[in-house]
Amino acid sequence: MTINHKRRLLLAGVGAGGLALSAAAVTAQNQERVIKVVAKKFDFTPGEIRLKKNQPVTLEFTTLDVVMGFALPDFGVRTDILPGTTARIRFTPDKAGQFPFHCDIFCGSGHESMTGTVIVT
Ligand SMILES: [Cu+2]
Repeated sequence: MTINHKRRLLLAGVGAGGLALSAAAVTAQNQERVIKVVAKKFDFTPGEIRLKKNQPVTLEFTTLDVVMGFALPDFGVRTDILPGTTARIRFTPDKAGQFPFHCDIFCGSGHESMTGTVIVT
């Protein structure tokens, strides 16, 4: 009886620990925003990215056709976007406003219209 009781307590403790771990994982996921951005000739989707000031974000890029670039000069971030891979930029916007981004690798006639806006509130 005593052994069974201890075992039950032990199992209950393990169960509670598991719950605490998954709660922490959920909290971490909530804090880390991931926004997927798809590039193709000659635009980014979404073309408008809304972020919160001081909230870390990861932008995840893929391209549907050729090699592209993503540049967001106001925050000093850029990346190449290669077909068949996912490029990631993690940063924390530290100022509010509207900031232009653009493709900075020539990807064909129409490249110059590959622009968008990051809106930080
Ligand atoms: Cu381009």
